[in-house]
Amino acid sequence: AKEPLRVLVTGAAGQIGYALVPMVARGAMLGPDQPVILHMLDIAPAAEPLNGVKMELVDAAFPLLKGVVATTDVVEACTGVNVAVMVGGFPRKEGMERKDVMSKNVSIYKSQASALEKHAAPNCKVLVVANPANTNALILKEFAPSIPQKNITCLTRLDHNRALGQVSERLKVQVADVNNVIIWGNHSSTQYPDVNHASVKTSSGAKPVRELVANDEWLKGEFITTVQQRGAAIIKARKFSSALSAASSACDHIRDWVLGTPENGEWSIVQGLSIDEFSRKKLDATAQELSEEKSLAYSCLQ
Ligand code: NAX
Repeated sequence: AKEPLRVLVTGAAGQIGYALVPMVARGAMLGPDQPVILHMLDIAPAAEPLNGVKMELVDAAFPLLKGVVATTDVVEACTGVNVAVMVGGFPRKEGMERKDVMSKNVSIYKSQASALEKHAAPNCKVLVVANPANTNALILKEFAPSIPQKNITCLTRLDHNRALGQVSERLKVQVADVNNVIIWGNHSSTQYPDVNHASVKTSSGAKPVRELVANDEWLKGEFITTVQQRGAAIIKARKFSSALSAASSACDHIRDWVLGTPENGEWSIVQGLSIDEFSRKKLDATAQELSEEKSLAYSCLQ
């Protein structure tokens, strides 16, 4: 039998945490034959609900779940973890300045980075979900220099899955038959969902998405804005932000990374893609936003 792997979920008493921990315990993240020990971290005011989540995990009697650590102590939470899913963060509240929210998250990610650096298992793989996800991951990387840079990532897979969902609904094809959709840039409304290189598997071979949709206006307009603004649409409909889709996408992200997608294993940056003028503008806009976020984050460190 395999040795259990330790999976940290921060912010585990929150909505994504509540959706995510049972998925991990059922093997959706690391595979159906991989035992896991869950480490759940939250802050002191959430200690009681966190313990409630632990009780439910025990009650669900997951065969793969070999242990649960529920704690408000960051060192205890980070000790020996093989995978760290960072969902905890400071939310933007009404009337708060961007800089104030950034400053709170910079200090959270700085201290949690140090705890991971010192106490996580060697080669720990990190996925940052909490927003601003890209910038929180950057801060984590800065303050955990001994964790390989390649191991520090943030969640774009939800945006990717949203794009697959839109293409599949539009073309009435299986989501699993849609390949090579790209999300460029920030996890925000400037992200650029790009189907220029995407294809659909059909009985007569792979066909370009652009050709099958045959409606450039939709692809350059509604498709992009729907994916960009899907988070807001979910909040409007549900009165809460996306949780089950975020949790499921976090599992997809780690699973494909650790177990390999059907075609490859370790991640690498695809080279040599042609970028047209329309795409270039979208890429530049989201890159600009990321660089502004980076400056804001660094100004919070001073
Ligand atoms: P919730 O507010 O339900 O849960 C957040 C939890 O984090 C709370 O239990 C809170 O007590 C805890 N927390 C706060 N500070 C902490 C700290 N220093 N250490 C440990 N835990 C801490 O939010 P939820 O809906 O679960 O969303 C969590 C985060 O995911 C948010 O930042 C949200 O913006 C982000 N999202 C990111 C997505 C992505 O695709 N990258 C999509 C979904 C989601 O919106």
